[in-house]
Amino acid sequence: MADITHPTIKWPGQAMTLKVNNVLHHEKSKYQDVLIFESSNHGTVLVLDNVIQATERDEFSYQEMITHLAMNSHPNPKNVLVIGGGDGGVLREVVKHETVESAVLVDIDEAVIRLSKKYLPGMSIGFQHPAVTTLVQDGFKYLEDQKGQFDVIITDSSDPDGPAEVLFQKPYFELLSGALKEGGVITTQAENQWLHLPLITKLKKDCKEVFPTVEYAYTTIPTYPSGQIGFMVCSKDPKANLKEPLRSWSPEEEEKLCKYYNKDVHRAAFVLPTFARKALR
Ligand code: AAT
Repeated sequence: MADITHPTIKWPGQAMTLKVNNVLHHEKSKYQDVLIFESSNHGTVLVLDNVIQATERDEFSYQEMITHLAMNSHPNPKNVLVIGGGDGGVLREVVKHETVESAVLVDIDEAVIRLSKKYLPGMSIGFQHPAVTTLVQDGFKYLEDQKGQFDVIITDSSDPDGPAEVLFQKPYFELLSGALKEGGVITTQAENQWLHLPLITKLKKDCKEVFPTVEYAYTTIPTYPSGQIGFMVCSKDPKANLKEPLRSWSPEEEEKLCKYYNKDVHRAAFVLPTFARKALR
């Protein structure tokens, strides 16, 4: 058994192990340590700075939820921006919506994009859609030049102690709001309620100072720390009810298009256990 996490401030005293069958690639990119390995029972796995970002077995839970919670909370999402998400999985989900005319992805690290295209075809298929433009740039810097352009912005970022640190701070949410059109919606990767409640509380407070409507939702995912990960979902529309999808697929379409997300899961994702509901009130 290879321990591919290490004890950090993020989840001290606990670690998750996956059995490594074969290391496919390992390099130090300009921004982070990038490891791709074939596991014994989770398919190919992408690891950045010793943290699992995606496994072929369960990535759909995260990518579908971070995408469709926002996309189905917007009445007509045409122009979509993804910050991070260099494996292409969120793009794969975004282009499932027929309303989409353009999808721009901005990841800071070309290595993640290059290696995902080589080793993670089920995710990087998202890059092949004709509506997609891919840019290698810091998401924060990119947003400084965008004003009123996007209907939906999805921040699929790594944890806040590497290049993604700026993506968890209030100035970033101000830039997101500025880059959205009227009635625009965002989702961001917002960590785990068992491990990071103080961070999530601060995130929600910062978002509330920028967006009129803010909710925390979460999904289950076995290979992220403590088996869950959350999202901050925010709208510029003060009357938005993010907990009820504005648009939805038929049950048949849902089964064809998604493995995790459906209308009921959308609603359920916002129902929090008492300890988290209290902290995030
Ligand atoms: N869908 C895969 C899951 C990820 S990938 C996170 C991506 O964010 C990486 O490709 C990384 O290069 C990119 N990134 C980090 N910082 C920036 C930045 N400043 N600008 C643009 N892209 C950035 C996330 C999994 C979450 C795991 C939680 N433990």
